Amino acid sequence: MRILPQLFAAALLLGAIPALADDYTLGKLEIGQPWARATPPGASTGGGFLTITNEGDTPDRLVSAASPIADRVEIHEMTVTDDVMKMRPVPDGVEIPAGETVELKPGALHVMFLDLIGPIEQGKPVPVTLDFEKAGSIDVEMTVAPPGSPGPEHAQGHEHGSSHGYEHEHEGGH
Ligand SMILES: [Cu+2]
Repeated sequence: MRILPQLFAAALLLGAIPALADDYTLGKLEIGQPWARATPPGASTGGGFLTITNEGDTPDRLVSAASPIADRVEIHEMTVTDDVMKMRPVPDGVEIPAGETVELKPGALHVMFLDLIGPIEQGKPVPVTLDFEKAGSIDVEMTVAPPGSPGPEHAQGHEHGSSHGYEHEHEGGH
């Protein structure tokens, strides 16, 4: 956690909670703000999101991900065809072109947790191992935001508890 406690307290007072997710570096890759959505009770799947910036001059590729919280982890792409949302695994992974940033975010590319072993809960970061074709693998922790959150700004850190309320969303997947 790189945010000073004082700064965090100030942000709480102002009602503006900054994104608390950490950033990571792996070779020429910058992994930005990994976060996951808390799952509603009984859910068997969940979604994780992050940005990957390639500061090198050769492309790399996110080929797979793994986590102890799920039996299977896949990298999915969500598309809308004739108003129907579909998602499917990207078999060759996600290319990270040289000098570019690729965003895994709700409604688009995402890390998909399948056959969850336990719920994804606020205040409990999700450990995920990301495997890249060239850069190798890195362990990151995804901070957890409430169900249905559009972005990581609602994610909560490790030890700050969960105090603000949220509405449960009933959704089929994520
Ligand atoms: Cu998915």
